[in-house]
Amino acid sequence: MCQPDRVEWANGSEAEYDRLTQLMVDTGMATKLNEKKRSHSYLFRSDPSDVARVENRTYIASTTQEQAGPTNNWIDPVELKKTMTKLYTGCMRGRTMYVIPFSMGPIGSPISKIGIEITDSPYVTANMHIMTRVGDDVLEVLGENGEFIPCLHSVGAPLAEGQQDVPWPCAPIEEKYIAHFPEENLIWSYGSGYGGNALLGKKCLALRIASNMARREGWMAEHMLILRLINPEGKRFHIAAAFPSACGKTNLAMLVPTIPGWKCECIGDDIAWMKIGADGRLYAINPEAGFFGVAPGTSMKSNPMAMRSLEKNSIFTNCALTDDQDIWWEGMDEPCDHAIDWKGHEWTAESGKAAAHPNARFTAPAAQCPVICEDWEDPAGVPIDIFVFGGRRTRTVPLVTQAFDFDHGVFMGAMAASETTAAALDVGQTLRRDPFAMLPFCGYNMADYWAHWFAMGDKLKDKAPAVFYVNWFRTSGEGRWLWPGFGENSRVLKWMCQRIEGNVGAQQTPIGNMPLEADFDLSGLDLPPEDFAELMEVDNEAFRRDVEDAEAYLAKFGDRVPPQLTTQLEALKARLG
Ligand code: SAT
Ligand code: MN
Repeated sequence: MCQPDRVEWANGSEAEYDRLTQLMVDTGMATKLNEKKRSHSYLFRSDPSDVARVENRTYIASTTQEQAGPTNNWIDPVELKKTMTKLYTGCMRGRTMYVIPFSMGPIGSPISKIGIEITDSPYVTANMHIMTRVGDDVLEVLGENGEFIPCLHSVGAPLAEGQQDVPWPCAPIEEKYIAHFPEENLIWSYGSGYGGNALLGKKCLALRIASNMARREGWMAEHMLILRLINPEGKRFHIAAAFPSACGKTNLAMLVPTIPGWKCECIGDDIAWMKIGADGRLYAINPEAGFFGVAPGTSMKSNPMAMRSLEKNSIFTNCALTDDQDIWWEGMDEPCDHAIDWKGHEWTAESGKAAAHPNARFTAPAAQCPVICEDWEDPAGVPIDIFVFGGRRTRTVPLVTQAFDFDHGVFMGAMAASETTAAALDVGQTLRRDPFAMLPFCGYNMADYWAHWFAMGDKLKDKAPAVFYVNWFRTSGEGRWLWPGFGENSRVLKWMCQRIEGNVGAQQTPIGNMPLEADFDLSGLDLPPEDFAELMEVDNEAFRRDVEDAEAYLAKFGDRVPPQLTTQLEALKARLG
């Protein structure tokens, strides 16, 4: 159907990676960075039209629209396959087809899943080397008739005989389709070469398709970082936290605690697959092998562990190129006067324009993170003690709240809202409900997904993780950040750990349990008491308005809304008075 000129099987070797990157340097798609500054690393500039996920072109093509639900785009699968087959026919002419066998999760682990991505993008192939486990051993595990998830991808830009290629081939927006066929565990992506649109192991497989599998099979596929926090006594706590794209998951996953004696280790920064273990607790693995992190804002100050993860063997996309052939972006430690910007144009600091795209990314091997947890590849996973939900809210939502119980926590996650970011191209700058940070990634009806969360709680019973809601982004009336964030977030995590240990009390508010000031570790932090009070303030009137908005939102899901959710909403209403 795709009619490539050549077919190559990817084996995941370094020799293959070097050959592909050299090929891309030769064709002008990639720039090799200064070997002395950033060894074995490359910069790519995408087409300016292809810089982020495209939610309006992302489809859940289940048999019925009801199964996809009101938060997903839906096209009848038969019709969509017809449309896409037409686009795919001859789409790889003049190009090489790469066949990439990959494992999400450690190869051979019972929790892992195998995918095969077929793509005509050498950029995608190189990124898959870092983000997943690629290789012949995957095919060995697969054997003659093992189960795998077929992932078809094309940039959608066939080359006519003798036609010169462009540095970043892709199709126009109206021809882009990021399609999922959940009943068949099938992914078809056409027209984009960027991030989650093209690296199909990530959002497409590990979240949209996996969320369907997880529901069918009784486990969870979540948009969550995983970290291990170790207190001064050496006790370990495992935290899984869900925030929307570009809201600081990578920063929190690699946090360097500012409070003495506490240590944090990273297990994953984006996705968690969780199953109930033999002891009845919930165990999580990171299905990925790398970080596809937002570059702008990442610095030695905000996230030193990420900066050190990307010192070598990394891919950079839509970052600026410095005069000494290194990368740069807004918010990096040292200022930059002159560079080539993400569009390939001369740039100076005086231009007033951003040198890197706001959704510029680094792709770095997780194993290079200095605080990667020694158990990050343990096929059994780590037992989760705490769930954290949150979003980006400049107003209303306090720094931290604890759910009264698991069902209340599910309600908090389901009602989460966040101000939108540059991670998606087409969503505008607004506040939107983003349940469990899964709005763009839940591969079936969101109301059924909420029901699945409640069902998991019923199975976990008293072994269910404690649930907290956080907001690092609250501002004062004048628009100043009230909370310093980053490493200081360890103070909030400490309170959570002390809560589940039963070491500290809490103050009950209508929206949940909140810290008593005396129990919250602010030592060594120059935070005026007024700011702390403002951070923790609960404005009942604002939450009453939020309840009204929640009711309107839930109406979209009709009678599929789980009764537990309605019960929680009514209880909140009663508490607010
Ligand atoms: O482009 S990705 O979907 O991989 C990144 C993100 O939006 O979280
Ligand atoms: Mn993400």
